[in-house]
Amino acid sequence: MFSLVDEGPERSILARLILPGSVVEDDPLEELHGLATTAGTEVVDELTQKMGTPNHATYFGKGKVEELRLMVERHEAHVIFFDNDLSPAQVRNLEKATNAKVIDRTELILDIFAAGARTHESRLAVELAQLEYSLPRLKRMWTHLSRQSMGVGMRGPGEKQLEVDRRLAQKRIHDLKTELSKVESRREREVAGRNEMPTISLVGYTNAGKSTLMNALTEANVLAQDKLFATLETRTRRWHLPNRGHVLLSDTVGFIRDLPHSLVASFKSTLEETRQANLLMHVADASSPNVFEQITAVYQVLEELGIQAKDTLLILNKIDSINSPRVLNRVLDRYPHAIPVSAKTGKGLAPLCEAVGEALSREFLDVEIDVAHHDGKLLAYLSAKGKVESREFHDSHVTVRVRMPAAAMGEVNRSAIRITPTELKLTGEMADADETPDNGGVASVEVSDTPSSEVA
Ligand SMILES: Nc1nc2c(ncn2[C@@H]2O[C@H](COP(=O)(O)OP(=O)(O)OP(=O)(O)O)[C@@H](O)[C@H]2O)c(=O)[nH]1
Ligand SMILES: [Mg+2]
Repeated sequence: MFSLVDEGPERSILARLILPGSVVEDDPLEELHGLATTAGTEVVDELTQKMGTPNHATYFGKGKVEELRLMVERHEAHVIFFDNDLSPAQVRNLEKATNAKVIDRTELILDIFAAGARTHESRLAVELAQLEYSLPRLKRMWTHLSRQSMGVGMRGPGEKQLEVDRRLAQKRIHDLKTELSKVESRREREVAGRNEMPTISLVGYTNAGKSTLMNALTEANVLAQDKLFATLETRTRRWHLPNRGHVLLSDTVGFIRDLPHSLVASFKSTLEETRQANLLMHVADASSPNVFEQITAVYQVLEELGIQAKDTLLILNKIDSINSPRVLNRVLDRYPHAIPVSAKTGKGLAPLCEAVGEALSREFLDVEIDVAHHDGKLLAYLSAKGKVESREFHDSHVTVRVRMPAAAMGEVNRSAIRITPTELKLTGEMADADETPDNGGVASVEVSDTPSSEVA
């Protein structure tokens, strides 16, 4: 047992069992190290073990468990972080054997999310994920000594969990789900209502540089930090794309390998912008030795979210910190269409803008559509789905000049009299239509309490 008056950060030990077939990075504990320090602990030692199957009772083998115990004793460590997911019994047995708190990967990630969640929406999402994690364990979530002594560690379902019985926890889960699904449908409508401009969403592994890129492109001034999960909310900004006019750019929460499923599910509304985006910009840290694994992990999470089928540009960021051209070429060999940039120095941003413009022109069609006078339904559809530039009334029909998302053309093809492609250059009225002060035509998103998603 450790005392609450302990000074300084909690001391942690990193542990990982390397199972056959798992991808082993050059430094297999680097990411866990990042998570442990992001959670505010000081890493004092580490241990890995290669094994065919985990020990049923203690996960690590007997010898390694004893090594862990000695490490804990030597460093007076408080907590052992496992890069794996452990069963409740394994956690209990390890805690008993090592005299330290044992936290698995999921619980650590949940703790970081809980500490960083600022908005009503993200707090709901984290609380739900934490409860779903702790329900089968019916135990208190891990909170820092420092946070406990400062009285700010009582976030999440922590203390409450000790007192409530399973039934109460289930009731709370139910209530949270109901509340979140309300937030989700509200968010879905809000985002869908913002169809005046093409929308682009930044996605990528945590710490890849999404927020830095957002700042470089839009002067958004969102928080970018060298820590994992610096961003937990979605921020949307207008971005003036040269030769194309304004688009909306969203920055959102980053992904990580083996992101807890319950967390992905409960962040559904935060990821609504991504779900509805016309284009994804997948930002990868090309300077990371694990860039391939990280790119794959992002595609996996997108698949879990059911949004993998979108037009996606792969952006290779941080090229300023790559010393040898060989390193970048290795990535470009595998992803020849990827765009190398440095969000930090601004290198490569012009070709990036060009590529985004091109990708959007695949997504949107500039057309002149002849609609029968009596076809009010199609006229309304064009206004709802597209950006109408002009309407000309003729004896038998109306000619509408409009920019339409390619995906919405099926309906138009069915009932229009005639469709002609046009060269709607967005240099004139349409491009400038958004130049009005404040939000222009953009629906500003205000959610009760604090906005999780905002448009500025
Ligand atoms: N050298 C270099 N560092 C960069 C570049 N872009 C971002 N970084 C650094 O990488 C770290 C993470 O940047 P963020 O923009 O916060 O990354 P993110 O993808 O938004 O991360 P999360 O919000 O935590 O998921 C920060 O320390 C940035 O300064 C770049 O082009 N070059
Ligand atoms: Mg960020």
